Amino acid sequence: MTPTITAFESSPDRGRGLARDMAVRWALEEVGQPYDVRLVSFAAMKQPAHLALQPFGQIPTYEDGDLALFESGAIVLHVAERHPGLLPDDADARARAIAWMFAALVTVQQPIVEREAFILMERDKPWFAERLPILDGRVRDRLTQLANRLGDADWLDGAFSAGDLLMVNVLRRPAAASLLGDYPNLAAYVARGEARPAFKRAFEAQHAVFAAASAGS
Ligand code: GTB
Repeated sequence: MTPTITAFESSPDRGRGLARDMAVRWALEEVGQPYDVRLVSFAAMKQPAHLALQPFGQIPTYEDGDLALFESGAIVLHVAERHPGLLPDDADARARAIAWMFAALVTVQQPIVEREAFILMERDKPWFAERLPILDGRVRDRLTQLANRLGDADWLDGAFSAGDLLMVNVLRRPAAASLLGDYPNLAAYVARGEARPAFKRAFEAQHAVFAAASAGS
């Protein structure tokens, strides 16, 4: 059965592959699993039909037969567990790869999202200039720690895994990407991820949605 995911009908990222369907598309491309995409509007995401799939009214979702899933990390883990290619066979290495998935989505992503939300919501506030360096510092702390761990390795723990997929995806977010010039090994790590044929296919697929919507408007 071909799984169906949801993605923005009109992504605010203008086709830059920053919305969270990108990780799911990339994972499906890595394992060679074809998929369908149902595009949803912001209004439709808040309707009962979508809320039954995603209680928070967000994308992405994943449906395959009787299984409906939400949360991009859980979907990537599901894909990685059911297909070879994204998790090591060795049980300990597999556990470590899953730890890196959590590290990406929680430990590294959290200060990045906080900085992005601050810039979006509080740019006009009198405390903006004073607080921004504090939030920058928190992102930099995580990037420094991650850069130290990665060192000159290609990937975080041996072969490319779902942990790398999610970590690269998180580092592509503007609040991290804008700082990567100071972290050459992380910049190279992201570039290695983006050079993977599966990443390119996923990126093109989401960009095609933006291009088609732009052409029609
Ligand atoms: N934890 C959930 C997951 O990982 O699946 C988070 C899902 C989520 O944040 N979805 C966002 C959404 O549906 C889209 S990706 N938002 C609509 C809503 O909440 O009403 C977040 C996102 C949006 C836009 C950009 N951008 O423009 O650059 C980047 C990322």
